[in-house]
Amino acid sequence: MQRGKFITIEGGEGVGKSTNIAYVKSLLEEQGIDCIVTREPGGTPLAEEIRDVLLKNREERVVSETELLLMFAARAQHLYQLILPAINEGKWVISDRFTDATYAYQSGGRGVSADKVALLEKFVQKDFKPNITLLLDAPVEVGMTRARERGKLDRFEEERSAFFNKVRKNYLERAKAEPERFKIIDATQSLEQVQNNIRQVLTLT
Ligand code: Z5A
Repeated sequence: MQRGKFITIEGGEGVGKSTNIAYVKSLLEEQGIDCIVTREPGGTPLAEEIRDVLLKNREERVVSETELLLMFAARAQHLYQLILPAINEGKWVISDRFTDATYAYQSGGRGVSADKVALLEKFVQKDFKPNITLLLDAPVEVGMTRARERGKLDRFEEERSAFFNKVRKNYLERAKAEPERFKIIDATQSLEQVQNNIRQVLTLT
C-alpha cells in the first residue's frame, strides 16, 4: 500500500489555521484521498492533556526548556500513536501546527537555541518531516485582532506583539530556507481569496 502524506498548517495566532483546515480536508476528499485532521500540541488523549498543561495560565513562570520538552513529549505521543500509523495505512494527515511551530515559538519567540530544537526533532522524529507546509502569513496585528475578538486568551495569546513579530520572522526565514516544502499564503485576504490560493497551491503540488 502507498504511504499517505503529511500536510501541516502553520502561522501566528488568529491567521485562520483552524478555519482553513476543514477546507484542506474537503479539497483532498474531492480528489478521493482518505485523510484525517489533527492538531498540535494535542491529537491524542495524552497529548491533549499535555496541551492543557501548556496553555493554562499560571502564576509560576514556565521555563522555556520545560515548555520545549513538553511540546516534544506531546509530539512523540502524537507521532507514534496517531500520525505514523495513519500514514502507514495510506491516509493523509493534516495537522494544525507541527515542529515548525516549535522553531518559531520556542526558538524565535522565547530564544531557546535552534540547536536544542533540532536535537529533539532528530530524537523524536528521526528524518520525518511534513511533505507540504501551508504557512498562513499576516502582520501580527491582523491575527491578534481576529484572535482577541474570540474572547479569553490562553498563556501564549497573552504574549505581546514583540514576541509574535519574532515568531513571524522565524516562520518566514524557515519558509525561505525550504521553498519546496513551504507554500506561503497571504492570510490578510478575504477567506474566499485565501481558500482560492490554498486550492491553487494544493492542485499544483
Ligand atoms: N505552540 C508552540 O509554542 N510550540 C509548538 O510547537 C506548537 C504550538 C505546536 C496553541 O496553538 C499554542 O501553542 C499556540 C502556539 C503554541 N499559541 N499561540 N499563539 P493553537 O494553534 O491552538 O492556537 P492559535 O495559533 O492561537 O490558533 P488560533 O488562535 O485558533 O488561530 P487560527 O486557528 O490560526 O485562527 P482561526 O481560529 O481559524 O481564525 C481566527 C478568527 O479569524 C476566527 O474568528 C475566523 O473566523 C477569522 N478569520 C479566519 N480567516 C479569516 C479571513 N481570511 N478574513 C477574516 N477573518 C478570518
